[in-house]
Amino acid sequence: MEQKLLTLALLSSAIPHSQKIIAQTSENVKDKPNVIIILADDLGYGDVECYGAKNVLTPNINRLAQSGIRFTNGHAVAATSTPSRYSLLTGEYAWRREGTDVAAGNAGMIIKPSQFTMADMFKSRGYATCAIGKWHLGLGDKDGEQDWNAPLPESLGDLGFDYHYIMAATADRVPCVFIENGAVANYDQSQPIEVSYRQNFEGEPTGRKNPELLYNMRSSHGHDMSIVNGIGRIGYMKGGGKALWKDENLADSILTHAVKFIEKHKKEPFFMYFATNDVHVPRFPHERFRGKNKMGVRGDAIVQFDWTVGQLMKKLRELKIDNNTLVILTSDNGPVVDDGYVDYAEELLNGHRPSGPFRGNKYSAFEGGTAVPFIVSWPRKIKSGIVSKALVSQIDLLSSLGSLISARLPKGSAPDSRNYLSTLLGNDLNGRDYVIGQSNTHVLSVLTSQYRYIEPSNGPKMIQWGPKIETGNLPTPQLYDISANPYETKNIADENIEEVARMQCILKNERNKVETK
Ligand code: NG6
Ligand code: CA
Repeated sequence: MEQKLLTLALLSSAIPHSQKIIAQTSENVKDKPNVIIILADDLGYGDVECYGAKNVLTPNINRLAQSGIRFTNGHAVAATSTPSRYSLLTGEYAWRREGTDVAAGNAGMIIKPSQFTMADMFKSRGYATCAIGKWHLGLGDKDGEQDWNAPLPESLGDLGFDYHYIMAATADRVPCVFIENGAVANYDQSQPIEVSYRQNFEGEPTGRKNPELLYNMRSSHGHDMSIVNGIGRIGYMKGGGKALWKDENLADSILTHAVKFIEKHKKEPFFMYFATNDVHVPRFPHERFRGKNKMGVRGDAIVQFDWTVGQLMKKLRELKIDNNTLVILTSDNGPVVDDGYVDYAEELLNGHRPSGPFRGNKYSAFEGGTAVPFIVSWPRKIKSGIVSKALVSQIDLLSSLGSLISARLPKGSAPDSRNYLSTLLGNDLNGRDYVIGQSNTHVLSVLTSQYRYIEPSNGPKMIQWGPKIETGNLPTPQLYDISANPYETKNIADENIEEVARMQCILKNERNKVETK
């Protein structure tokens, strides 16, 4: 016995992150639904047919919405990827934590292994868990010090995911390889991988110096460092060989790995965080989706995303687990048209409005920064064809899904996440009283079912580096009646001093929570 204890002690001191031990329940969770979160990238409120898009057909997403609930006031937590994803997976507003802004491809893990995540929660209830697709929350224990040629010392296995097949950051950031269970997938021994966000590697071409090598896509701003697959990227990388991805195959690779996981776990409850690259830049969909949409590759990428959703649903039906699978489809932030590549997305909009009726896009403090498609389907429990105006936010997914699976959350975890399960299941048409939104420069907004309050800030009116996007910044308070004026043209702050004061009070209280933590 003593020997065993000693061995255990030695073992645990050898495992760097043994402090978070997730007790797995032995209780039968067979009846619990599978849960899949489909998180699109930069897909706008107005980019989907069932939310009003006219220039693109999205039959699979429409069908998913028709089978359950379509929320018309659903929000991402932030107007960019990393903080938005951080909040979804931890239930904590990203602005409470430093280092949660758009991450480089060689950022160390932003969610610490000791933090409780949504994956930990599912795992604690006996679910098989996985993350597939875009990660963008850092890997390894230190910024910029990863050895991509060896297993990473910290990865998603330390955050509760049993399996992962992910892109470290975004498709426009190096390293352009998939990471499978903490190591480069399809690793090529003959082409060791080096990554730097500081300087180029000797003799390696860059988009800036060798634009003639950008045979697949030219850059419109930035994206002029290393060239992979004829496309300029952010950051420098060398090597990779056969492990390098081909952008045209990203959607297929992600889907294939998701399908494999579903097949393997069809007989037990599983949780899948499925985050697509579509419709983020560089938009380089597979040939079979090309040239069919009048909006060019941005439209084709939406179609590719819709196809991916259709394939996942088809697999669930084939395995006869569709009825008991709860699917949430949403996006990490609002849309952007030209985000740094010459893909003619702007020129080919043909009247399409990616953010639907709302003002502002990705990055903005305006509604368009965080208003996203938000669909929940669970045929066994949710009635079909519901449209809900309730204010819902991704911040609440952790607590709400936790309630669904009767998980107990450790004290202090998911501090901003509330249980809105009955709203998400369509049993209650009321949502949150208010939720906080975050622009790319941390300008915070308070959103209620009627109003959006944007706190004063001195930043520029327009994004400074290329995309033609209004930031929503103004040195004085802004209050918009979203229900009457969704496009936020009439600032009614001066006439509604009491409402502004109430909003400021909410924001102050939320901020104070940080100090008392
Ligand atoms: C910006 C990139 C943009 C996109 C964004 C993050 C340039 C010029 N622009 O810095 O292309 O990658 O970061 O997008 O480099 S997000 O959806 O992952 O937050
Ligand atoms: Ca995004």
